Amino acid sequence: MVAITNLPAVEQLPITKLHRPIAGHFEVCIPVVDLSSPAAAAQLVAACEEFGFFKLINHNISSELMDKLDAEAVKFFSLPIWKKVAAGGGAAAAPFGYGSRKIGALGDVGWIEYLLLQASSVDPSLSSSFRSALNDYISTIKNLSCELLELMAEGLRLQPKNILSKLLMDEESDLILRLNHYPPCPSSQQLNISVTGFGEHTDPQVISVLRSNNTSGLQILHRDGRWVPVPPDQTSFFVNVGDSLQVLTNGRFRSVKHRVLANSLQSRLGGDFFGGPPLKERVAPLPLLMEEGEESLYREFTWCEYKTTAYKTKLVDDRLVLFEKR
Ligand code: GA4
Repeated sequence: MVAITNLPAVEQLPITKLHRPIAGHFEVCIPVVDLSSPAAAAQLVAACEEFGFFKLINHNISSELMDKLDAEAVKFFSLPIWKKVAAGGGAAAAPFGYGSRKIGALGDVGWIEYLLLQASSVDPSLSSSFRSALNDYISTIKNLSCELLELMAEGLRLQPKNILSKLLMDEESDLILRLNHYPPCPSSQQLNISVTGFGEHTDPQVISVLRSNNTSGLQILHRDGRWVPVPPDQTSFFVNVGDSLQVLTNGRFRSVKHRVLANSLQSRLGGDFFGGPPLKERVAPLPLLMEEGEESLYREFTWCEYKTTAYKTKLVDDRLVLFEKR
């Protein structure tokens, strides 16, 4: 029997994964892309090559859209656990729907509760104000992602300009929204340890557009092996390259490993959009990007094949290595 208390579901569970904070972070600046700048395309390419990650400013997306979704998300995560579990189709919908602590199918856990939704089928059992906030957010962020992919194509001198964005524009594109709530974890401060909110991983899709409130926790893995904290900024978006974009660019853009650590004092609330192609789409390096004599680093696959394989791995696993040509 599941005990139902007033505590958020994640707080009813023991901490299972602890690690000490890394001493001596040095200053690495997270690249910033200014969408209003004529240099945006060049900034994007440089950031995706160097980090696979950037902060997006001057994006022209209204704060009302974000505030509306935040308010609905707060309402949702404050519901009693049995109501949250029923949302999104219940256990039968796994991995979609409400989840607490468990991530993926292979036993990963985190200090988190979330709602995972397929953009094409936002659960009709959610309140109509929640559904409308979700649908507005999804269509706006989808358009933003396409704008970014077009700028990337421009920066990479690819033709036609929709060569990347069309992957997300298809009726059958595989678009996902994840609302995350990382409750505060006071014991991490008492014990002077860091508790994993969402373990280190790369995203399998083409592009991910993340947003959160002003609570810290997100970190990206720098090339030199250090974890770099990303200072929170609730007015900006944070964008990362996914595995599929690494393949499309034959390794030129980097699918960056990232993770979220729980905050000891504040809740972290966020919404992550993941843009993937239609399931039948084949993913392979774009011939226009290949230099003479350059060989594909990956064997060709369909998004369906990659996604199916990815969903059978653990978070930390390197999924692309399974598709590398050897
Ligand atoms: C990471 C990106 C998205 O959050 C996600 C995650 C998915 C899940 O939570 O079920 C995965 C993870 C993500 C990659 C590897 C597999 C699948 C958990 C996991 C262990 C929704 C996605 O598409 O891939």
